Amino acid sequence: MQVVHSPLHARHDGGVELHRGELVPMYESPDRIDHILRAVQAAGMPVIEPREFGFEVLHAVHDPAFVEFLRTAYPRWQAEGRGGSMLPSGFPARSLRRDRVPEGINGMMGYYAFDAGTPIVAGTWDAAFAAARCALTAAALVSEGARAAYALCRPPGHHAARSVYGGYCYLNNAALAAQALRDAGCARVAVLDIDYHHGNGTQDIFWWREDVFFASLHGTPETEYPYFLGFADERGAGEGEGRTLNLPLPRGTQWPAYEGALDVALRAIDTFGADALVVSLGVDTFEGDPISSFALDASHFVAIGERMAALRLPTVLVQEGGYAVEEIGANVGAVLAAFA
Ligand code: SP5
Ligand code: ZN
Repeated sequence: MQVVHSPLHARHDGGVELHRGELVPMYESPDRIDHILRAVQAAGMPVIEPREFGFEVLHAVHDPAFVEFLRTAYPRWQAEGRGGSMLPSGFPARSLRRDRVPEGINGMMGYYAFDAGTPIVAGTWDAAFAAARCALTAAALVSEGARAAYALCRPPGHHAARSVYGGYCYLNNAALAAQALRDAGCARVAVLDIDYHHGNGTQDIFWWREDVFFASLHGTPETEYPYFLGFADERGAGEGEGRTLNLPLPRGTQWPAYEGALDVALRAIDTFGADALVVSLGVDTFEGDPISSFALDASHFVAIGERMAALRLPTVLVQEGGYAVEEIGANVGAVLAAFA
């Protein structure tokens, strides 16, 4: 199975996030990718660079004004004499907002962001756009006939909505891959999100859509990030009614309960009749993850890969979270093995 990777991810570095009231180095660090790269190379998988795309390709799932904000945010920040990390400190909360884009860069940042854990640094745009191109290239390989392809995306993408960024995510790589498969002729595409955190951005993008099924297993938003979406009664709306499936699980969830929920998601994808599958592959469900609370180990990641592969669907795997850096290569490799 081909691995699509861009060294440009490393330009997204040096950012700090607001974590429990303190500014700390981002958990979502460049060395995550170095470890995964070593694991896939050791497994003999060929690594290729993404194809070229113009940034207009992002408008398939993102608001053009939002894309323009991400593309120009850091230069605008620098033009005000600043450096380091851009983090918002004021947000348009429920009753205290109008739907109006602020003109200044600070207000605009708060308008488009949903947390203070997702810094924009000098190289963020280059890295985020390269990650998007990795996902689009993997989708192209699959629509050209590959059984599966793996996009080694960094930064991740599943928290990025049509016009909102957060959760270490700027552009929704998995949503771009799903839309690309649709555009290449797949009538029905399923997105299976197994990152520990609810894929609120992907859910937002496909909420009204009948042609893209979104299923997510995640830590319950009652206690877990991103807190405000991912409850079981969120099922899509309009033509998309019933095309969103949320399977929230409590902190401490172990394999038996996880396996049951995974079976529910896989059966729903089968019933939907997908022509292709996109996997939002987070391995922050690992027992040793520093910011998450499930209890899966490498043997469970092997089983997850086997169950997903048993759907026998053309599959694009897109890297999302996973912050236990020493084990991330083995955990990702365990999932990929069934497709390799
Ligand atoms: C792609 C992805 O995995 N994004 C996750 C973003 C999480 N950011 C904030 C996490 C705050 C969680 N609280 C930590 C509790 C530590 N036990
Ligand atoms: Zn996550």
